Amino acid sequence: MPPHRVEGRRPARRALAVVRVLPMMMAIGAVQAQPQATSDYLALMDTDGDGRVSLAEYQAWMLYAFDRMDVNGDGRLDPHEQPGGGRGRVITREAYRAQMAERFNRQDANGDGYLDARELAAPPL
Ligand SMILES: [Ca+2]
Ligand SMILES: [Ca+2]
Repeated sequence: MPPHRVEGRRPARRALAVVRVLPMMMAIGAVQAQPQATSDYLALMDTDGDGRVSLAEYQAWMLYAFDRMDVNGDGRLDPHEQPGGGRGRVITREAYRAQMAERFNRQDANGDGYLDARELAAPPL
């Protein structure tokens, strides 16, 4: 019988831990982020290293999280794949992407199109 699932060694162990935690924190909607955690998110999301998170970086990160949660890889999060059961709703990848764009815009307090460390630390409710 072939192995059911092959997991290679992944370099970003730390990132995976955050991926598990972040959606859960977002799901409860009230984040008292610690400064350390926030700078970690910034460093992880800021792939071009300019010290701020663009919408593209934000969505890439969030969709990465989505794909990690989408255990059966069908492009939708069934309730059992979501932290806390997602109130019984299915979320498609496209709906999630749109949700993340809205969230990004709300979180971008100064409206400059980027999230800086302070904006990342103060997610919208
Ligand atoms: Ca950036
Ligand atoms: Ca901003």
